[in-house]
Amino acid sequence: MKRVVHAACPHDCPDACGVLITIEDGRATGIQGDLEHPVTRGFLCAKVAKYLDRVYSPERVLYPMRRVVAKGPAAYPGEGARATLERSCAPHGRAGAPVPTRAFERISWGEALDEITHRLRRIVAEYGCESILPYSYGGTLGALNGASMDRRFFHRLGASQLERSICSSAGEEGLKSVIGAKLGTEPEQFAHSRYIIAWGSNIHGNNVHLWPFIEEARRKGAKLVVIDPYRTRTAKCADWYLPINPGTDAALALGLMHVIINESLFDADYVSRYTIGFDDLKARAQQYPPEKVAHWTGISADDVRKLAREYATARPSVIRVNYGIQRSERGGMSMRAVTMLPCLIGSWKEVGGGLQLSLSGAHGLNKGALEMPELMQKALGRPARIVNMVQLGKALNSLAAPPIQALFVYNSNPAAVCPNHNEVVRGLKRPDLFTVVHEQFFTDTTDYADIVLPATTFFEHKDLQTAYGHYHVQVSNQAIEPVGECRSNVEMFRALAERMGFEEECFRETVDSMIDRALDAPNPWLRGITRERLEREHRIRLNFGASNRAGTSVSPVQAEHTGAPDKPGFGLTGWKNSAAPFLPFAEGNFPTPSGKAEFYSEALKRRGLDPVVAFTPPDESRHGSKSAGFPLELLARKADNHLNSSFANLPSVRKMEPGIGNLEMHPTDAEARGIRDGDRVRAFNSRGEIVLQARVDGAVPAGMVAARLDWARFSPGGANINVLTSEKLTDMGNAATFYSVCVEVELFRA
Ligand SMILES: Nc1nc2c(c(=O)[nH]1)N[C@H]1C(S)=C(S)[C@@H](COP(=O)(O)OP(=O)(O)OC[C@H]3O[C@@H](n4cnc5c(=O)[nH]c(N)nc54)[C@H](O)[C@@H]3O)O[C@H]1N2
Ligand SMILES: Nc1nc2c(c(=O)[nH]1)N[C@H]1C(S)=C(S)[C@@H](COP(=O)(O)OP(=O)(O)OC[C@H]3O[C@@H](n4cnc5c(=O)[nH]c(N)nc54)[C@H](O)[C@@H]3O)O[C@H]1N2
Ligand code: SF4
Ligand SMILES: [Mo]
Repeated sequence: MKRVVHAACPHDCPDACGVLITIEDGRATGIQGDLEHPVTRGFLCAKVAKYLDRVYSPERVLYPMRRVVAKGPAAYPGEGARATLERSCAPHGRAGAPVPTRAFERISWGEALDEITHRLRRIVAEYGCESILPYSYGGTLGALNGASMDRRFFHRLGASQLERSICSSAGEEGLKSVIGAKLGTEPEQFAHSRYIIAWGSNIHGNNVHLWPFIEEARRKGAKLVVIDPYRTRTAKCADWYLPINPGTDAALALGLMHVIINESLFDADYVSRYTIGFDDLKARAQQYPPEKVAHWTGISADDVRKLAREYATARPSVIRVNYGIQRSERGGMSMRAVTMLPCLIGSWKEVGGGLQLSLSGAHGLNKGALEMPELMQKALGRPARIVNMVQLGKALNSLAAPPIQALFVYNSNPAAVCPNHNEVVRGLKRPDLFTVVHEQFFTDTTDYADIVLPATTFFEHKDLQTAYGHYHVQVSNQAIEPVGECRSNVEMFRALAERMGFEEECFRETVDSMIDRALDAPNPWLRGITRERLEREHRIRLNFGASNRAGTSVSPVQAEHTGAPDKPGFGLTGWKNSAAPFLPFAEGNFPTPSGKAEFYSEALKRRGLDPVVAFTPPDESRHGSKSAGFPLELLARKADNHLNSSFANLPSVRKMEPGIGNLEMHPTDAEARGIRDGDRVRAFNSRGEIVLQARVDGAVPAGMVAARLDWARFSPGGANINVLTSEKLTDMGNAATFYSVCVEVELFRA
């Protein structure tokens, strides 16, 4: 019998797609995007369209496994990348479980839980509970499997807390320092913009469901501008592409504000009603004339002026800024500067105006009910210490009092995604470190696991799904039974809690009850959204109610442009029935300490940061102090068709990413080093080296090179691009600085 189950894609992607899974005789046989979902609109990205290959991959971890040889990929002696992978799938003695050669033996869940609880207890007795470190990030963003039972378990245990800052915390802090919350322009409104800036945002690769709205706007005459050091897919489609030197976005934003203020192109009424610190900003902007900005950014003074004038006058104009600009040493300040722009020109008032970084602030689930931080009190009588995930290498190798003796990894692949890879691996190799990895696949990280536990995919469990790129909530239903002996994060931590003898009721809470309680939050926009309704209706837009309309106005230009009358929510595509566009800041209402958009922030000043905003070049950059001997800026980028390290192991997906394994170079830099297209080259700095294949292809300007994130296992020598990135943290948010890296490159002579 054929049936269709509604699920939601939980991967770490702003789009959080509605997914329809076809089931025949208990097996998934089809997957497609939900046509009814206002943002998914019936299509999926190329990688998730091939999800059946992932769910039914012969490389899935199907059973609990115990290591029987020394840690490390040495368990695959003398094997190259693909061979290793293929060998890793060879059937192992019992029940045909795919096991990487002889590194592991299959054990039962009972044995696995016994061994883990036994080892954890011993470690707690000898070193204290904070010597245990959970390590998780974006494997699934499902509300329950992302952060609920796992948090309860580690809080109750008194384990160290992980500061989850590998991705977005610098940008979030920068954004919030101006507008107070992670709110912004919903994707549906981009169809009504006339001027769209993709700023450090590879929309076509990383946020593809925004693209149709942009195309709709362009059909009506909108202009798309891309500001990115790398000529991305998105840049190739732009009306105007502005390559920018990495880490110089604050300078550009200040230069734009210089022109906008001095030419009186700002919205004086909006500024006076809804912002504070304008005079300070005005004074500061004087220090950034376009000529000076050109020197830092590589964007000509004329282009800075042109961009400022067009952005401020082509209404409505919107900025899609993504996380690209904040993976830089001063990423917080960069984001702060860019966030000031819509506040200055008052574009928050218009449908299709404003800015989008993350919209997750509107979803506000009841996190406390899911995570129960109070359990820490029980274990320790105080909050446990905090360890930053970006500095895993440092934590494993040099943290003391107590040292990390147990690492529990789930929802993450740190041996691929973490900066300063060599240090991470040195730590993971420690024979005295007890490492458990709960995974769907045998990854770079399972190469160092003592115990590997099999994890379900979203096809195999139920969850609640919010989003950071739109305002719709979904329940993701379970479509098939778990494959092999896989367990979801919720069920695995539940079982572990029971084995540890934790008696609290919360460890027995059902999935449905957790969803109910997550939705029962003091967030007015969740009002009326219940599990039952989500199960029936599949997707529900947040209940903005009357606040939808607060101050909404469709400008006369737009009315003409869209055919919409001067009334919100009427005739505008993207909003069905009575829902109207959500304009969070049309009338101010900024949830900042002052209640206004803050061009001047007392809170930043108190923390010793610049209360206005300034540009300082990253130390590790062409203008910085720490680039001596390493003259090229490296962008260690994401792959367009993978998701960080996820999907890189699936042959059908990998085929779509021919650029993987390349080092992209500008002809000038290549020639200066005697390098030709196709040559093998060695990229190196003080932290490490990697051998890649040179591509002299015009994707990067002179002075820059670029490569894509991949599994270490697939690279010759087992190095991954993160051998070159550093553990240095950003100015705000303690985040990673993947895009502030200097290297040198030479021909590789084997
Ligand atoms: N296909 C695909 N989709 C993904 C992901 C993936 O790996 N693959 N990852 C997911 C995740 S975890 C996230 S966080 C989002 C991220 O989505 P994005 O924020 O779009 O991610 P990035 O690719 O890191 O950065 C965006 C762009 O910023 C550029 N950039 C780098 N440095 C600078 C700079 O200093 N200034 C400017 N202006 N631009 C700069 C990069 O070249 C890149 O093209 O995407 C998600 N979606
Ligand atoms: N050089 C470089 N490094 C980067 C980046 C970059 O742009 N360049 N991007 C950074 C960014 S933005 C991010 S967000 C991080 C992402 O880092 P991670 O969050 O580690 O992301 P993934 O690489 O997708 O690995 C997630 C793992 O979780 C597993 N998984 C998926 N679902 C489940 C589940 O339900 N349960 C369990 N137990 N496991 C599951 C997947 O199989 C996968 O191996 O990487 C960062 N690293
Ligand atoms: S990865 Fe992103 S674009 Fe692809 S299906 Fe999932 S949510 Fe949609
Ligand atoms: Mo991310």
